[in-house]
Amino acid sequence: TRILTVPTEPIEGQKPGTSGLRKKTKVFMGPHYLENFTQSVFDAIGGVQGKVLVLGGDGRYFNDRAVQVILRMAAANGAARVILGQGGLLSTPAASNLIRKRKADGGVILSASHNPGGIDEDFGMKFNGANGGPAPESVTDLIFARTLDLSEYRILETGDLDLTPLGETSMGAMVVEIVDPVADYAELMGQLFDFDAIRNLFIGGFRMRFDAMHAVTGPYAHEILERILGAPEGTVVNGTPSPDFGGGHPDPNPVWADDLVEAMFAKDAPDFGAASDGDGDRNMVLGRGIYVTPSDSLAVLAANAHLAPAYAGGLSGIARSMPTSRAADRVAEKLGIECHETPTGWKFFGNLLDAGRVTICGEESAGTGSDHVREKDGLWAVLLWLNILARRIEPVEQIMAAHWSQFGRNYYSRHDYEAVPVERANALIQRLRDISGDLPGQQVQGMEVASADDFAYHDPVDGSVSKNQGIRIAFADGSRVVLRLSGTGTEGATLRVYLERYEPDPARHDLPVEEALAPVIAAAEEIALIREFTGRERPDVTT
Ligand code: VG1
Ligand code: CO
Repeated sequence: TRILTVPTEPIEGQKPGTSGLRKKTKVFMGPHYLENFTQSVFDAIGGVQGKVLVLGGDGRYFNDRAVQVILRMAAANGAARVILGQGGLLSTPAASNLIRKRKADGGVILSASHNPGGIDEDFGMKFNGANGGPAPESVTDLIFARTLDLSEYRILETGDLDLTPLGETSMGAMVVEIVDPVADYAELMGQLFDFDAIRNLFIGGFRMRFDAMHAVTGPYAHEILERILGAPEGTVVNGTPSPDFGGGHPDPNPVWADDLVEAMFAKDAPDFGAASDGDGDRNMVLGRGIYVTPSDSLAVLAANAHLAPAYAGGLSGIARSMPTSRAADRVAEKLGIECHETPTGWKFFGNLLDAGRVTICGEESAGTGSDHVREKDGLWAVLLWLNILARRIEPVEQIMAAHWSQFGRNYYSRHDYEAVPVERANALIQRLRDISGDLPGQQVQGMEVASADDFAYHDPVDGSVSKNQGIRIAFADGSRVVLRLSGTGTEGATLRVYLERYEPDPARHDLPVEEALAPVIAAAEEIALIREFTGRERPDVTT
């Protein structure tokens, strides 16, 4: 083996987005592309000499090749040890747990999350720090800056490592420790939740369907739900990870997980349904005949978390991303605890969690998590739901109705316009920035605009400021419209329009969502001229 120093040139566009760098797989497979970005990450964190790193990914196409390259580069850059998930697999929350548990200096996670996989689809890479969480903006800025002046990278000249046998092996002077991707994570879940109560729930005939969407949570769900908790075999469907996720989008929402929705609305529907995404950090939750929006799920989990052992002492606070509905705020208010509104992306929760100011966090995009790791965690949310269901012995539908009658209902929906020409999407947002000062006081669709701004986040822990995080338009009746551009897409721009309306009256908690939101949808169109700017008559995806 020999350490090669390979001359290279900066590659444009290697700017990490909401959650790491995401590109078309073929772009990642291009000459020096992965190598340049990996070296930039290593350089940006002050090198990896003598450091311990965690490595794994969601098993999508190119995961196995990328793992070999990153191992060789870590070795050439002097890393002491890499803790690798067997077969190169680790879910995002499991990686976060391993970084924390093993006191590693950080970790590299290979995933484009909910984006489809395959040679013609997407690939991604993200770096998490020693707290187990996504690198904060200060670090991703350094990574991007380094991609722009990189002139060489280091890589070990050596053959591929067999990623299968558990235990320690070596690559050059570096130790590679191959671990079971599931074991430590399953142990952590057992510490947080009342597994006996959940076991009894299944013994009592409770039926569940968990759709792993051919992605990384398959092995985790098989082990935890079926083997440890005793759910009948067949509870987990699509449980074998495949490099192209069975040709689908591993995105747990009513559009891409329509099989599950259909099963949950069928005559013989199970009691509980759930799904997770490519890298296992998202969750979708359904009861028999009811879909729980992620924003509502966050609120219900926060209101009931004390039923699980890990949270029996109460929560220190709740944080939600800005576009997430304000249902959780009402719970925080009732509990008398802190409530924070952060920009989109899990990296903004890290400081609040590290400082012990919040216990539970969530995003409208099907992400929920707690201070047990520093990532959102799909199976964790499913297990917390199961723990609550085991203690309350009520159908999901009844739990939701009771929650709404106590707190009011925040009707909520997100409309996505995908692959919009970048200039048009930018122009739409820029125009809103320009007119936002004039909106307050205006009457739109019978509602008065109370405030409008481009959200800037002031991190209360480290004082950093993140600007231009999305347009917020709040109405006097509690309704709200948020518009922002996605930071995870790989084609053109994706405009996300988030719509919310608060309804305190229990007699009006059973309206079809589209109907309840109709005035808000019309107001969004009237203010933002979405049709005109995007040239689209309707959204591509509604969740
Ligand atoms: C989307 C979601 C955001 C989430 C991010 C990463 O980002 O909106 O809430 O944190 O994906 O999730 P954007 O910028 O496209 O809106 V994952 O599970 O795809 O890593
Ligand atoms: Co994900």
